[in-house]
Amino acid sequence: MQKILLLNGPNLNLLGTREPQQYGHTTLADVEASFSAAAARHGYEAECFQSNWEGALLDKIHEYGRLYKAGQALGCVFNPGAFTHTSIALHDAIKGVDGLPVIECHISNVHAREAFRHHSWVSPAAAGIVIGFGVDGYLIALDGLVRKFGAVA
Ligand code: CA2
Repeated sequence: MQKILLLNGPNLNLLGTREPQQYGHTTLADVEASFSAAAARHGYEAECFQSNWEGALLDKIHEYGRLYKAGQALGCVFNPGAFTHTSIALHDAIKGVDGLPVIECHISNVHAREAFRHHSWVSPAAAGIVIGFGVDGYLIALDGLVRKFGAVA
């Protein structure tokens, strides 16, 4: 069974515990459970990984680049958190693994927020982008990944 990576960046472990007006009441554990169930319905095994460390996110992208090349992974849904707006390293990692489809996902509509959230270093390397649908965006991104890159039944 091919794998799909759900990757979350800094502070997303706090989901559902603070700033509910911005990010809702759903916890990261809830998101990961519904993502894994939806991936299984599509016939994929989800791996969920969150880190507050940029290097750990880079290592996970590299690992999935290798799995993708071996035909063992379909792609990745990635909310890079605030690293979205700062990390050329994440941009380079996604470009560097050459082919792994990464769907960038943001819970909030970053374009309706502060100007410093309007630019993403990840977007030019992403295969698709889902923004502003709350935590449902993770499932929308999963559907998009499977529809665009999954095997045709
Ligand atoms: O809207 C998104 O998904 C963001 O990626 C979330 C990031 C933010 O820096 C981006 O601009 C947009 C922040 C994640 C912090 O998550 C928290 C969740 C609950 C409580 C506090 C922080």
